[in-house]
Amino acid sequence: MEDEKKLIQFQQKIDQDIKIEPRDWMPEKYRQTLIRQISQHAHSEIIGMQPEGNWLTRAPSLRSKKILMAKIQDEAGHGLYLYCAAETLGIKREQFLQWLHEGKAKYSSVFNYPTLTWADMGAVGWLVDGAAIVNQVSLQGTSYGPYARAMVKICMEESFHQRQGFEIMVQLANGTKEQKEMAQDAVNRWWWPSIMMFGPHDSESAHSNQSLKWKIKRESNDELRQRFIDKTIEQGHHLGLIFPDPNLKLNPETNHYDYSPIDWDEFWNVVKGNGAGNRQRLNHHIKAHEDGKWVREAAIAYAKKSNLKQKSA
Ligand code: BYC
Repeated sequence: MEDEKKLIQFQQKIDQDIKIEPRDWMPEKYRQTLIRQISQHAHSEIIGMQPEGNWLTRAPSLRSKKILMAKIQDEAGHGLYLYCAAETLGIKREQFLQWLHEGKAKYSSVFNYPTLTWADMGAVGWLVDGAAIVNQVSLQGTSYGPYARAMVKICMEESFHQRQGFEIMVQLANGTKEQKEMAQDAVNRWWWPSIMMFGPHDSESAHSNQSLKWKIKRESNDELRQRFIDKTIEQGHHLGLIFPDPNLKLNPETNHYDYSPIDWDEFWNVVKGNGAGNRQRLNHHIKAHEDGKWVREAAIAYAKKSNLKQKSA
């Protein structure tokens, strides 16, 4: 009875757009959904550093190298904000990482595709960050306070990332024949994985109904996907590049672009661990985590020592 009353009050708060804070009462399923989504989001930021890191040593100029480096550092920061937000739900960061390493936690499927050429740094920034921004701008209005606040900060930085990618695409699309071909090839490979980032269609999305009711998600997977497609097509026309979908057409009745059916077999195959890069991404993360053990231990020992000093002072 008591919980039922609390549940009604909780939903009233959500309906009035009052943020839920860590010490507030919340249904266990709300907490679990947030733990899953925020930690997956954090893992995506951190694993997403790998396909870009692949090009740090081969960036074509000092300027592009510095910008790429700054972008990758930003992703690390985004991961940290998100792990902190997730930790407010009562789970320690070590646990999140253990779930990732055991394959129990997911990260965005898109980061399991390889970055084969410099043009991929453009396509990832333009398309992958572009898709992420559409999703994250919406999440600024999520009902859980710490997640919403992390999103505001992340979105500000993310819009630079999208522009970094678009700038590379502009340069290549206006460059030599080979550079233009390289840009086109990157769009051919990254278009569909970016579309898939928004997750399954609404009718197949296991969590959407409840997450929308609790305003963890503010818009559905298909609504966000459509917004991304509509805005990106216009940008592609500006670049003079072609999207790998012959059915992309503006529908005069809906005023949105229609698109071909998505290859969900490919999506689930990658999500289940069989994409080109899944094993490499995870093994690399596990190794980096183990290699960094001494740094964490030293930092904790230092913090303990300075705490002791402060207490005795
Ligand atoms: N990849 O019921 P659904 C970045 C899973 S990184 C893998 O619709 P939900 C960047 C889903 O987890 C930003 N799995 O789920 C960094 C669920 O399985 P579980 C990344 C996916 O949670 C570096 C099942 O499918 N952004 O910007 O309601 C360089 C059913 O789905 C995916 C975020 O993480 C996927 N794409 O909605 C460059 C956004 N999609 O967990 C850029 C935050 C679905 O039951 N997350 N699944 O086993 C979200 O907004 C939501 O979690 C999703 C999915 C829209 C992704």
